[in-house]
Amino acid sequence: MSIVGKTATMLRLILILAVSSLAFAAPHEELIEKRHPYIYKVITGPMNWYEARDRCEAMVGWQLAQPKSQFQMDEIMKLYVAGFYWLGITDLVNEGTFTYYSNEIPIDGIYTNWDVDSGEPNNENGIEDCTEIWKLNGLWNDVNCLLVRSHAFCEYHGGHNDPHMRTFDGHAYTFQGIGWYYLFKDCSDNTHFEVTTKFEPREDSTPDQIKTRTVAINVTVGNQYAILDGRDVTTGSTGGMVTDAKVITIQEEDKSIKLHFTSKDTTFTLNWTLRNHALDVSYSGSSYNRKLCGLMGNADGDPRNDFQKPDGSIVKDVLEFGESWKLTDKKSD
Ligand SMILES: *[C@@H]1O[C@H](CO)[C@@H](O)[C@H](O)[C@H]1NC(C)=O
Ligand SMILES: *[C@@H]1O[C@H](CO)[C@@H](O)[C@H](O)[C@H]1NC(C)=O
Ligand SMILES: [Ca+2]
Ligand SMILES: [Ca+2]
Ligand SMILES: [Ca+2]
Repeated sequence: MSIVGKTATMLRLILILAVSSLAFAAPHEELIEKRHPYIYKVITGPMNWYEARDRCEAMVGWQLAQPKSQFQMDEIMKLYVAGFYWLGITDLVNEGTFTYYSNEIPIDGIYTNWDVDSGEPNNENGIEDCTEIWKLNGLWNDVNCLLVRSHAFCEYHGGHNDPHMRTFDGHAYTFQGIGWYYLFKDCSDNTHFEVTTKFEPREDSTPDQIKTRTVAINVTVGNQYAILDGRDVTTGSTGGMVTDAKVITIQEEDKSIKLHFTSKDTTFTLNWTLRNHALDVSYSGSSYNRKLCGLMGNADGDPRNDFQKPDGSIVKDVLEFGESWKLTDKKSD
């Protein structure tokens, strides 16, 4: 039985975002999309491991790449050409225990891609403490940190002022998507509602550091919809199925736009505070516990399983999770 019970429970999302009346021209969006995914880049040497580390970190928000999943390795290998590339994994602190260099967390049990058929990691001559990708298939080798290599992978780690999201179950994460995404929707068999949001890069984004914000929200409940495009509000009927849960109310206030809708026993509230660049989502009621899905997770009370993709599988990688909730090309009628 749900721990939530009957008590009205407020579950919240905070999205850092900004609203502006800028026109978002299609060519601009195309340009940005081409940079995506944007979290890895290659730097070119010659450089030893320490020099590679320093050069990645010289770019604000970047560090040597520390792939933590096959998905991330696949993203990295899209940029690989040939030869040896440094990674941010070492056993410098404790011989034999490889860790992510930025936080010293051991990689075992998370993800490894050693060239085990070649006996790696072998700590040859007792002096191999750094990690490189050394083959086209992306396999890893431990190697002397002072050897000079021609390339290294850097990864973007977000910095601290990024948009951050919090699922209904309280899992906070950073995801810099661009385009329309499912924020949350009714994932029961008979879908009553869905809420999608459009993320756009902020003005202070650079090709290396993309920060996004919400610029529009589309709430569809049964056959009713409301589109908030900054301060422009459009409401209407989709001509789809008729439902009794047809109430979307919108209050425009001085500094915020507040939207409510009710389905079964549950009232959802979106409070978009324009000046503070924040979107607050909450609900009261229990009918949709475990029945929601999207970027705000599955609302089953457990924050650990919130990276659930549309096919129901649970993943660890934030980019894989986030991108799985992107709307595929919008139908043009
Ligand atoms: C809003 O969402 C509904 C349901 O997904 C969709 O049919 C409609 O085309 C969307 N409208 C806009 C302007 O995105
Ligand atoms: C909307 O959210 C802002 C910021 O979180 C808060 O200060 C404000 O009181 C909220 N407004 C309403 C009507 O709930
Ligand atoms: Ca070693
Ligand atoms: Ca080795
Ligand atoms: Ca959950």
